[in-house]
Amino acid sequence: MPTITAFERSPDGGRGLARDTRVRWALEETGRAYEVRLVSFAAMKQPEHLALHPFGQIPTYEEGDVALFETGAIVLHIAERHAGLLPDHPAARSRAITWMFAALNTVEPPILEREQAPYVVGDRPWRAELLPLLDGRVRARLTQLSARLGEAEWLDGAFSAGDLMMVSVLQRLKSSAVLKEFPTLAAYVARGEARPAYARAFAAQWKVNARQPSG
Ligand code: GTB
Repeated sequence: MPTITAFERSPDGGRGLARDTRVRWALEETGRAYEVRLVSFAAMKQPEHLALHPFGQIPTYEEGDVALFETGAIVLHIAERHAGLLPDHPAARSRAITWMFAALNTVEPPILEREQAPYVVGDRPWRAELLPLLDGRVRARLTQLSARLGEAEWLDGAFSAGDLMMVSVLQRLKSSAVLKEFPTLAAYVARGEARPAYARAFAAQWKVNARQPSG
């Protein structure tokens, strides 16, 4: 049985945005049982964890003599070995993998750049100019993605690891107004979240991370 690592307590308070959720989702889609080792921020920077993850992050994935980091590599590893996330036909399989890379390399970077910009620029004078520019870069990508998705249910035929990764990336926008400007993408995210495997993955991380009500 594989063991993954996840935050001892995710800063998102159980919204499922930490990247272990993607891995949990992939494992659930393929019907695989798994164990979770919870790690604190401090433990992530200790030699034991750094031997598994050179950048001191979660998630990692261990199974037998395989030890992996990076969600793209982990989800691909799972998808290639277990039915449910990649089509059998070689060309369709390669296209699904292409969508995984597109999610991680083309769609996620402008989203993360926009999310992190306020913390990076602080109150420097160019903040008011930079943030709308970064919003524009996110909108440009969403416009292209939305045009490609059109009215289709998933990006290329049946649900695949490409959709799992793209939905996971777009979820990062749920607290921003921009996703609502793209109703087809908002509906696409909702379709991903409606999958029973996603619900199980979300519930598992919620059990660990849910914020206790205060007071
Ligand atoms: N490229 C790597 C991958 O895809 O696996 C990125 C891994 C990564 O960013 N891991 C983060 C981490 O370990 C957790 S998921 N950070 C700790 C550190 O770097 O010290 C990123 C994340 C964190 C918090 C929220 N949140 O609170 O909403 C969302 C996503």
